[in-house]
Amino acid sequence: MSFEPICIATWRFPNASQRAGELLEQGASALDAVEQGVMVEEANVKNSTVGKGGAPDRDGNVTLDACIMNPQGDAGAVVYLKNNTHAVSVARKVMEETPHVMLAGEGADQFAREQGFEKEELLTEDSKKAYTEWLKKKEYKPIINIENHDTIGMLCIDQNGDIAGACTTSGLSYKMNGRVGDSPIIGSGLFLDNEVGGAVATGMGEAIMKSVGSFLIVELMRQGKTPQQACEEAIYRIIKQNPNYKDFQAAFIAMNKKGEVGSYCIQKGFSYMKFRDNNNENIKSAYYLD
Ligand code: SD4
Repeated sequence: MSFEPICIATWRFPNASQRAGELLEQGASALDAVEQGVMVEEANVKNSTVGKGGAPDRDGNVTLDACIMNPQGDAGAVVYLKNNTHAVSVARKVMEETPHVMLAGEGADQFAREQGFEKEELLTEDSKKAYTEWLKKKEYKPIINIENHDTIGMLCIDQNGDIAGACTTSGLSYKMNGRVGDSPIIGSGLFLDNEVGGAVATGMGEAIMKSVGSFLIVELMRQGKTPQQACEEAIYRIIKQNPNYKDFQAAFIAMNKKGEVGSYCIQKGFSYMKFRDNNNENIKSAYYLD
């Protein structure tokens, strides 16, 4: 019997989970569904933390980080990609067309051109205006939750019961030039194993990278924890490692191969999308800090 497909994604991105969910219902592979799903937010210029319209670094460069994994455990990633909206698609090409997992900066750019992605300007009038405003004070403070607009991480299980995942972001607004976060790092922003399930992260990349949280969650699920218990354990690790944990957000969502879902974060305000059986819902996550 075929599996009832399911899509989950970080934050309130109903159009992205709807797109991926509908593709899954039509029989698309989990890999195609996650790519097409997150592309919806990459193209959304109102989203200031993903793709085109993403906030620049403090020197005015918009640089994107993204990764993707297929059910075979293959992975592709790009970091510091400057001139293409669909970083996830360039990451997929890295996975499928090169012997490597990750390409950075100029090399990623050159590869994108070779693969036929046309050069694009990612800084929009709105993001330029916000940046010019930011330059007046140049205050670098992580914003705990950017309501409804944030990094998108997505996991899909298709009708064959196979899982794929993707994660794409412009990173922290007004980060240092050259900074790369957790989102494109396999094991941190995303990890999956087709025998077990998967996890994706959002929030303060530096804390997520130090915990290798998505890998940790998949391994905990392998040992028998539910997705919920595994997400909680990963957040506890982050809290233990970071005395300043009250000053930032970190969140994980996870799904096992049965389609059971979990989510946990530090601060109130994080939610995620779940599409199953033509029902596209936004679910508030449990959190640590009251
Ligand atoms: C990063 N994790 O670059 C990303 C940012 C993010 O919610 O997820 N914001 O650190």
